Amino acid sequence: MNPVYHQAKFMLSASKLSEAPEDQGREVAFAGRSNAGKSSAINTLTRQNALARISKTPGRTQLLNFFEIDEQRKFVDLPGYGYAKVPLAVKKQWHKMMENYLQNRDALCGIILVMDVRHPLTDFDRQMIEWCEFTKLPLHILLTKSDKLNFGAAKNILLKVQKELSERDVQVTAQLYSSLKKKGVDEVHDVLDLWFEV
Ligand SMILES: Nc1nc2c(ncn2[C@@H]2O[C@H](COP(=O)(O)OP(=O)(O)OP(=O)(O)O)[C@@H](O)[C@H]2O)c(=O)[nH]1
Ligand SMILES: [Mg+2]
Repeated sequence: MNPVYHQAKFMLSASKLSEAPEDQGREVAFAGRSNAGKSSAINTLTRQNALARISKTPGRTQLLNFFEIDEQRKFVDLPGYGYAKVPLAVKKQWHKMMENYLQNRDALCGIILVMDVRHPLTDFDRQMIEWCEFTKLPLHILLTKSDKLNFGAAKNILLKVQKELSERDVQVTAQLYSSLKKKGVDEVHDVLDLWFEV
């Protein structure tokens, strides 16, 4: 049976992997630059307004936030990267936690990489793509805030991103998304249904 995304509930926030829920079932992680729109995407995908907190101040979420969809399936809202005002020590801590999570989480079955359609493929985005290429982890890219561009411009960026990805040896798909207009939700659910299929 397909997961019922709107039943998602907040579980806990972890400042390190040892505080995470038991490593069982399947888990999809949302990664991306600070302020890209990860938490907003989780909220629209679960049809809840305030499940994942939306920050006006970028870089506020420095924790791994776990959401339970059902007993076997979870979302993880990963802390955003690349916010300049964060002190170096915090950046290092962030790096360590991300590495630990990505390398050691058996339940992790796919990554949703969220990018602002106006600033796609930052250095960190590329690192994440390379990581998925290296570990053969399925990856789906959301070019979000597509409401900020006209359709033609957004579509052009999607095509460019898809072209660059097609040159890589990685199982990756990409789409336009808008949390504001709730556009692209069904398309993401289709991808998640496949990853979560037990
Ligand atoms: N216009 C528009 N604004 C959006 C969209 N998605 C998110 N935003 C806005 O972008 C800002 C950042 O959104 P968040 O969802 O908090 O971003 P985040 O990636 O979770 O950020 P961090 O938790 O800091 O890493 C907020 O002010 C949102 O309202 C969208 O699809 N369209
Ligand atoms: Mg967030």
